[in-house]
Amino acid sequence: MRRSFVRALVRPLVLAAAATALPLLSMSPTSPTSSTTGALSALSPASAAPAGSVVIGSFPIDVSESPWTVALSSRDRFGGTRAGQFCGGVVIGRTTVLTAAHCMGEDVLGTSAKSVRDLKVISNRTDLLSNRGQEIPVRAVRVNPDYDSSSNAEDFALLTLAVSLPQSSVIEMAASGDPAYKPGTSAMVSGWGDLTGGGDYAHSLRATRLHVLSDARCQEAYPGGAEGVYVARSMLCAGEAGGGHDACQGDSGGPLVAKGKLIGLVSWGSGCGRAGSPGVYTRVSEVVRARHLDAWAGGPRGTGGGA
Ligand code: 4AZ
Repeated sequence: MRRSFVRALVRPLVLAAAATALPLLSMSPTSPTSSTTGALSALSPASAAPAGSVVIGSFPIDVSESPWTVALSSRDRFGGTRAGQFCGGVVIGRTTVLTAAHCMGEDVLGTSAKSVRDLKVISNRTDLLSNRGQEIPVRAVRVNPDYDSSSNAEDFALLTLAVSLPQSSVIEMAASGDPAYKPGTSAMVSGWGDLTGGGDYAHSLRATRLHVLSDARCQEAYPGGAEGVYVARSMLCAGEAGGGHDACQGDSGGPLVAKGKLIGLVSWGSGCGRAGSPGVYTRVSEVVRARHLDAWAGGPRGTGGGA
């Protein structure tokens, strides 16, 4: 089933990150044991990328090369080993961070986003083991009301920060029709996620390069059923023919950038770095569209994105 498929990939593996970081971390009492089982099966050797190949196919970067890439953190929920990092995010306004809706879900947090009191955005920190950069409390969370957790369609949420970031950290979002979405375009994804598909979480920021794929290729990879379904309207997919270059668990919500603009947010996929199973990203032009609908933005257009 699609629902359990997405959950098997998304929820348990993010929780697996926490378990790796802090084995004694007490998971939400509401997290069913079956989710852990799902995590283990999703992390089985058959679905994991070959060791060393995978953020995945990646290289270390300094956050100054990608200052819009931020870590989402809750030490309460995920332990302090890696500063509580559990997802990525992208600075799209001086007080606005875009992330995946599923990162704000109970499946990931083990509770509602509202009750995570120490939810923070960590900016300008390359290495999660350092105390560089800034830890900024999140003042408000707005999950896209059109997010469909069963298919992962429309997977985005906006976080409002308590303190402004410099304009130099802000990346422009690519609107619909931007050439950056053209299949074959070279793109880069960055994050602190799993390096191998086996629960080996990075503490220092990494990136990998890949190419935007055509909707036809994405649909072929994810026609529905066990592998999930690709919904072209709100998703795009990216990868390399032989696999090996991909985002992975813990990278969710982080940026896919092409031609200097934000085109995607890490969302889901079947395993990590597998040939024929490209990573699936939230199509950022959908965010641009939704933000023009004042009703969803929770206020006037561009709320939180103030210069
Ligand atoms: C995840 O669970 C996830 N290989 C992120 C990215 C991909 C798969 C799963 C793509 O957060």
